[in-house]
Formats: sequence, structure tokens, C-alpha cells
Amino acid sequence: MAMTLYELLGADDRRFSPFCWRARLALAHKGFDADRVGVRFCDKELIAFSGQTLVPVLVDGETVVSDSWNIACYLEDTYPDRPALFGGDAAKPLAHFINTWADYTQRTTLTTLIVFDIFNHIEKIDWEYFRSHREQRFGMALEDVQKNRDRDVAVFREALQPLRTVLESRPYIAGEAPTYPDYILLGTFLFARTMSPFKLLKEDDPVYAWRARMLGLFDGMATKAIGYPC
Ligand SMILES: N[C@@H](CCC(=O)N[C@@H](CS)C(=O)NCC(=O)O)C(=O)O
Repeated sequence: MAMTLYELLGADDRRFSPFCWRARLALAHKGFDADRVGVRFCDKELIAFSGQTLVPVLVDGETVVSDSWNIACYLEDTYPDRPALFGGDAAKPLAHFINTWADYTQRTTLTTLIVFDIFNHIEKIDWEYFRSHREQRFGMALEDVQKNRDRDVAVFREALQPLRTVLESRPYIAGEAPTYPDYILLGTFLFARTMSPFKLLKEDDPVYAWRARMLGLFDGMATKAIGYPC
């Protein structure tokens, strides 16, 4: 039976959540082609069956899994004969650390650069929810959060230094092939690519070359998704 992935939906069929991208990339790595259901911020009833309010949600037969990290662990534990996502037991807690680092550092420094672009690429029905929620979080108008982004992008780039250092000596985080930590960090870039034309990386940055390699994976799955060139 086909799996179904519920993922965040913006205008023009943009699937933009970094967490949903993590789940989609994990599914692709395992060789699954799940059905995909778009969920707008105001469509909470579509995922009420999961007992919580956030996407991604994966349905695999009778099993319902929410949260991108739980989905990755579920796929690894349930389908051990398919390509390994983490690369062994010891690698899993390290991937969990990277998951947490990405949530608190990479994603938050990025969001301040593109939050008004996100607003402009979601459907009008979600505008009030998104604006009030995010303006409460940032303590200012969405337009103002990103107004100094040409300057503030330096903070985002600096936060990527641990990734940059690693990529100077190998093509992917764990070596010669991508594993779940690569998908965690790529998910954030795909979130940006889907919603904003803002250039995040300089072309001579090793992270830029890594992102280009990642965009080509799975027959260019990410490049084919609606978004801006990067
Ligand atoms: N820790 C969760 C975070 C999930 C999450 O925050 N999802 C966001 C999409 S980026 C969401 O569903 N937001 C809906 C809302 O804010 O109402 C994960 O890794 O999946």
C-alpha cells in the first residue's frame, strides 16, 4: 500500500516546510514514492487524525507518524533492508544532534532573512494566521524582520561554518554519499528556495557546491519542485 505524506502547502502548490522536505528526502533515500497531500496553515482538520497540529505526518498503512525526526527513525527501523539513512547505530544520535543544531541555528537564522517572502508565497487564507503568529514571535512587522537582510545574511553564512569546514574535506557530511544529516540541512535550503529569490550563498562557498550536488539527487527531485533558481 502506498504511503501518504502530509506536507505544508503554500500558493501555487509550493511545498515549503523544511521539516516536510526532510521527510520527503528520507522517503526518497529509502526508495519510496509516497502520495503527497498539501496542508495549508488553516487546514488543521486534514491532519487531526494524527492527534497534533503540525506537518509532516506520514501514514504507512495503519501507522501514523508525525515529526520529521520520528519519521526518519520510523523509516530506518521499519525498512532496515533498504538503503541506510543514518549509517549505523552510532550515527543516529549524531544525526539527532545535527537535527537539533539545524532547528536552533540554521533554520532560525534563515527565517529572519525570508519571512516576508514566505508571507508573499502562501495563500491569502493563511495570511492573518501567519502574520499574527510570526509578528508576535519577532516583535515587529514581517516587512521589517528581513529589511536588513543584505547585512544579516552574514550571520546565516557564519552559522554554516561547521558544515563548510566538513565539506572542505569530503563531498557529503558523513563521507562519499549523502545520509540523513545532509537531508536535514538541505531541507532548510529547499524551504528557502521554494519561497524566496534571495541569494543565501556565495558561489565560491563549498556549501554552494554541496547544495548543487544535493539538488541533483533522486533524478533532480528538488530541482523539479517549484521554486527559485539558487
Ligand atoms: N519538530 C517538528 C516541527 C514541525 C513543524 O514545526 N512544522 C511546521 C511546518 S514548518 C507546521 O506544521 N506549522 C504549522 C503551524 O505553525 O500551524 C518536525 O521536525 O517535524
